[in-house]
Amino acid sequence: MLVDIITIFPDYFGTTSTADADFPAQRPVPSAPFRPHLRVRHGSGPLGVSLIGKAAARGDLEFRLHDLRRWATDVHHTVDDAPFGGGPGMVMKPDVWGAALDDVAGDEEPARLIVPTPSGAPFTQDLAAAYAAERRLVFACGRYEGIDSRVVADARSAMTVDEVSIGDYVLAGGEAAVCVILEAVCRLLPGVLGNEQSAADDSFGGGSEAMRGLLEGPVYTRPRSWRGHEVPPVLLSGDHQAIARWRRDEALRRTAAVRPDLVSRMIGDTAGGAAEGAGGLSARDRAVLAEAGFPVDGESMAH
Ligand code: JAH
Repeated sequence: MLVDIITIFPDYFGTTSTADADFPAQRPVPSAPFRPHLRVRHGSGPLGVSLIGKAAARGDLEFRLHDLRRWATDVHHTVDDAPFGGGPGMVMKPDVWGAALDDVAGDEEPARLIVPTPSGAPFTQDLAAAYAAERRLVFACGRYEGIDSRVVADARSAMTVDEVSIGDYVLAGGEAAVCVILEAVCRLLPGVLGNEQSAADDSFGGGSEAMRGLLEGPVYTRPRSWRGHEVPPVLLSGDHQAIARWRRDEALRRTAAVRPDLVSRMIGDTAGGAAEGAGGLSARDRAVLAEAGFPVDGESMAH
């Protein structure tokens, strides 16, 4: 997968440099403006370490960073201007962004453009899986009050554009959101995670049918007894069916406690429908949820 990131802070993503390969001895047009992209040094920053860094070192993943100011045309490399209609803060200039996107995304390889913004659609595990299936992603990092809205409108005529939000809070810019999105996406790439099963089973992973749409319950490792806290005996029983049932009970209880919206969605999905299966709720599930305060039998669905 090829990932391009356009930002006024390339260093946010780690220590960067231009690769030797980007300095050919004989440039085709020596007088043309020379605008090599930047690479993250292996082992540096959120894109250079851990599984993502290893995948990038192997060449399964390629990150290219682009300093937006390269496309600014004035001596001060200005990228922002005052908002039409007044109000606080500054807005990023459409001409600078338009030129950057033309150059970075305008080549032969089709790309999906992702623009993190607090006014975007929610970034979800399903979207992470969709991005992991793409050959090329381009991220546009805004700063200040955001990017002139015509930039996204214009880009939509050339490519798929997603304005996405990673949560209901305002950051100082899109860079941190890009790191979050890339971590969720890259661990789904074939060969990146090492243990393929843990990507499938975790909260929202959707891999194991039994846990779809639920938060993961508690997990334990050795020692069996630690500071007077014991590991739940069922996990030591060797009874795999009992363990699976206990894990589902715990997942239901935890989800009911901290994410009632997810439980309501599950109940809604099965209202008046099948008794169980296909992400539905069994009688036992409903009993566990009832104990957790969800009246999931009959018509009363308070949540
Ligand atoms: C803030 C550009 N959903 C989290 C999120 C994503 C992006 C931004 N804020 C929050 C942001 C300022 C400028 C983007």
